[in-house]
Amino acid sequence: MTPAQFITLEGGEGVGKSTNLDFIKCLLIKQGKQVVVTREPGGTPLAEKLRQLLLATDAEKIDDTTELLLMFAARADHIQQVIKPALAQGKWVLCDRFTDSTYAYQGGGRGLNTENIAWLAQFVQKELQPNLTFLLDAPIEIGMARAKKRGALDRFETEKRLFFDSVRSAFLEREKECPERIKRINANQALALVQKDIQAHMDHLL
Ligand code: T5A
Repeated sequence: MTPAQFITLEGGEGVGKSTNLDFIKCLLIKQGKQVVVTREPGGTPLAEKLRQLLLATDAEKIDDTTELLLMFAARADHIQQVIKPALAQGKWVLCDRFTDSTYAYQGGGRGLNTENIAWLAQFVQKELQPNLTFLLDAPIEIGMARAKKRGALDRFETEKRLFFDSVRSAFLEREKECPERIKRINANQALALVQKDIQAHMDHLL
């Protein structure tokens, strides 16, 4: 039997991470797995407070390095309080965004040095890595149109086009660096087809 796995969903704004997280959760529950669904930044009371600060549009300007450190502060708490305990209890963990988002947004989008991100990841995560990551990829205008339909935009979603181009390129770079773990899914197709592709990877894993 496959031991409990840590699965993350990644991608730009509005590509369908939350929608497909629910789909994977249902697949796992049908297989009799215990599942913890969580998100980043967030997942604990402290990390959710940091999320509010990070996503608020009316807050004072956040310096890029401060933003990076807040992401990892939230992640450190999330790993200790939620992710590691759940995996230790044999529960599968499904997480909406994780460290690949930091490489994409703070590394690609903000242009921060990826060596510093790698150092922080090692410091905070130790040996913890997702077993499987779905990278939902779609043209930026498609994801943004979906995100806008959902409601008010957050601090990241108000960034310029160039920022999102860099985020998308950095995600694709991560896929090249970690091809075993990161599975790219074409999110610019009907939801049923997206889920068919995800299911094929999940069947393989299970
Ligand atoms: N961040 C995060 C960092 O900068 N660094 C980090 O280290 C981390 C962890 C978090 C923000 O924080 C940043 C990145 C983010 O900007 P978030 O809310 O987690 O924000 O991320 P968002 O991308 O903003 O989440 P969204 O809820 O907008 O997008 P999802 O979850 O990707 O999309 P979803 O599932 O809500 O779908 C959006 C709409 O599209 C429809 C859905 O029904 C929904 O209406 N949809 C489709 N429609 C047609 N065809 C399909 N295939 C569809 N799939 C979904």
